[in-house]
Amino acid sequence: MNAMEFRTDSIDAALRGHARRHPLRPALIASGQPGRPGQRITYQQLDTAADRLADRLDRLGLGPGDRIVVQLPNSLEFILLIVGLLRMRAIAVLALPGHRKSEIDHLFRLSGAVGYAVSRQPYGSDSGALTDAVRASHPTLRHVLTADTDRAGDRDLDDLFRTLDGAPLPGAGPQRAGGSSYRPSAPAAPSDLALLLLSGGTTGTPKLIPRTHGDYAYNVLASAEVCGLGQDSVYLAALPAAHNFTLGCPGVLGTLATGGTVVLAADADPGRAFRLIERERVTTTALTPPLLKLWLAEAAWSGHDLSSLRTLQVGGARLSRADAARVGPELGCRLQQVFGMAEGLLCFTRDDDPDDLVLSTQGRPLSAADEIRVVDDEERDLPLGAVGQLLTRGPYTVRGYYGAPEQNAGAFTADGWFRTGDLVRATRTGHLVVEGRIKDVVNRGGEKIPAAEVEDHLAAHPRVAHAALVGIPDPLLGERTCACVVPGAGPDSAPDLRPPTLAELAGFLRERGLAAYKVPDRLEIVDELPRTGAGKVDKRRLGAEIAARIPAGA
Ligand code: J2J
Repeated sequence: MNAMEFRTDSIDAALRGHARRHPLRPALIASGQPGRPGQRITYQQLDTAADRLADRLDRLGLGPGDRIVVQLPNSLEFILLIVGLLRMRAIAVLALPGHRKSEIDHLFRLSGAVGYAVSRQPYGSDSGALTDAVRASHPTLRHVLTADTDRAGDRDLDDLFRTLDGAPLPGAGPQRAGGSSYRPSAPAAPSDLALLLLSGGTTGTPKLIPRTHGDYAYNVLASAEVCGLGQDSVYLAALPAAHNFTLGCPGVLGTLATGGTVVLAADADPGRAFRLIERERVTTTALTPPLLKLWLAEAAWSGHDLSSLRTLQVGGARLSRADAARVGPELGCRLQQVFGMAEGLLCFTRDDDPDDLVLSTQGRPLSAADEIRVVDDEERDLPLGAVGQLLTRGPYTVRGYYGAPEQNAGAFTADGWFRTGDLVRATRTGHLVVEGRIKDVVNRGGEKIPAAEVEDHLAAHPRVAHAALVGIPDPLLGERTCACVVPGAGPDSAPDLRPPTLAELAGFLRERGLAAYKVPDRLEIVDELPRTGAGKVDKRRLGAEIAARIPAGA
């Protein structure tokens, strides 16, 4: 296939084609949430269920262009909803399961979403309170779609989801007179918006990334080709399927678009994942570096049969050469390093790359049409092999964030290059090695924490005068977060001026609805924050000072 063929295809058209050609092949296998049995559906059932879902959403008044914040765990409901929304040209705004009120509010503010699909699972008994709070602050929200609630007003999707909870598929539930086949008013055009993904952040608060039907289809289908996916592939989604890596690189959508089978794990727990790999004969899966370490530890003694596994993708954060070298001998499969970003550009090591490149680089760009520049501080091109900021442009890389003209002027050059904020070095073979970053983000084992977002919350504490968040090296996660705080009277000056403790700050941030993974791991009380000539906090110096303070192994 060439690039033009990818561009003219759509994910949904590919999926419908498979439903027609091999209706009874397995499309999705959900391992089951605790207390719920696993579920399997065929391509035909997936197609019919997505039609029915689109039909019901249409009758609720949702239509093309409407934004819906989707925050569901790895489950059939989640994948069906994504397929249904793509089909009806509505736009999923993807939240991660770990997000809380603060992040969900931000997604609503940025997207003006009219719907919120949420399961009770991540919130426990608080889910009702959360949806009430979201409703109260976002009048655009008209539909709360929940998989497992009995709250009045929140039941819109309940009956649909219940039909998947054991009742036979397809055909369950009320049907529209004249048949259940949903007919979109027009198929999606390649330039139509398909998904809004949350950026890991380059500067300031995170932005939304507008991915179109055309660019995401290219992303998904070209990745599937590089990974050799086809009808015999069985892809295990162990990371959250809401992450771009797991959703479309090639992930869940790449597997469905090429006729393979997706197995959905509730989480990346190695014991559970190994049972699924053995039972479902999984061929391909994706992990972050810290999870790979856990899998390697488990494989050393678990005795599960992992012989079906052909490709293990590892990405999201830098993988050490030592861990990379253990994948082949200890898991019995081929490692594929992936350096990707929700803004677009994807780099993969290839099956036929020499071992040395697979172990020591983060891959080369997916497409021959991807453009790469490595530049110095003045954005002058550097010679091959020098370390500099990576700028990129390409067929599936966005040219701007969603509704953010001011931020776009900083994140993109005038001629459309995306400033990734990553420091890389290119090899003669065209592979990239990630050497660091200049963006103000902590990469905590693949989870991106925009420093400014956490600093804004910390600065609201009554006993914090100034706060800065930096990453500190960590043997498991690569980096952890450290809050550096100058104590003093904060915004609502308080008489009690004891320096805050980590437990107090953690409680405060959780109360403000910040996701748990963004709550700092460590606190350092400092007299002042080092500043650059321009008066900004000098993060490089602060990080080095803090790292020097921390005793080895602490
Ligand atoms: C070092 N840093 C990496 C790697 C991403 C596939 C894989 C990952 C993501 C992702 C993704 C890295 N080594 N192998 O969307 O489709 C850091 C870089 C990058 C940022 C993007 C995919 N792989 N990174 O992680 O949008 O700093 O996407 O710019 O979450 O993660 O983060 P995100």
